[in-house]
Amino acid sequence: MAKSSIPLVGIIMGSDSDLAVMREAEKILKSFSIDCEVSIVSAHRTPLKMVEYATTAKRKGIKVIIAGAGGAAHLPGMVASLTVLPVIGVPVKSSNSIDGWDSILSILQMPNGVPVATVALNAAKNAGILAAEILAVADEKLSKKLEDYKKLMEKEVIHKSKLL
Ligand code: RP5
Repeated sequence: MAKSSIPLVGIIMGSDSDLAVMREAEKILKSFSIDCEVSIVSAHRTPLKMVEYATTAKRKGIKVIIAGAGGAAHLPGMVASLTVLPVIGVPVKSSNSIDGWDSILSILQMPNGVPVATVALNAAKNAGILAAEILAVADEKLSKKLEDYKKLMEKEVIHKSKLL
């Protein structure tokens, strides 16, 4: 019988125009065999869907939410205001961004009490790694995979240096 898996990470974004950036989070999570679900949830265009998503995510079994948005990037902060799950924000340099700082500051400058763990501009891959690290706190097997990942990065840099 096929194994049905409950996604542990919810990846959401404000628009399909964020998808190319946000796919990097999905890719790296898949490489660690972490199940995730991907959806478009806009704070401005589908506010009721956003409330529904944020208020039901924990009950559905999601452990970490990765939220990407650009410009007036309210999605990560608004989702964080509606859930106690950790929210990782990905500022996207989007079609309506001035230079990307708008997206960064909209996500980063949260008020006390409502944190969003903000990664670098377009750094959805790092958001995926951070989500994996959060999950690995209670999962030794996953923690070992992350250690191997770091070792591999180290090896690659040493190899590249030798080629100079
Ligand atoms: C934000 O507006 C989205 O997250 C996206 O980055 C940006 C532009 O959206 P589109 O006009 O391309 O749909 O809410």
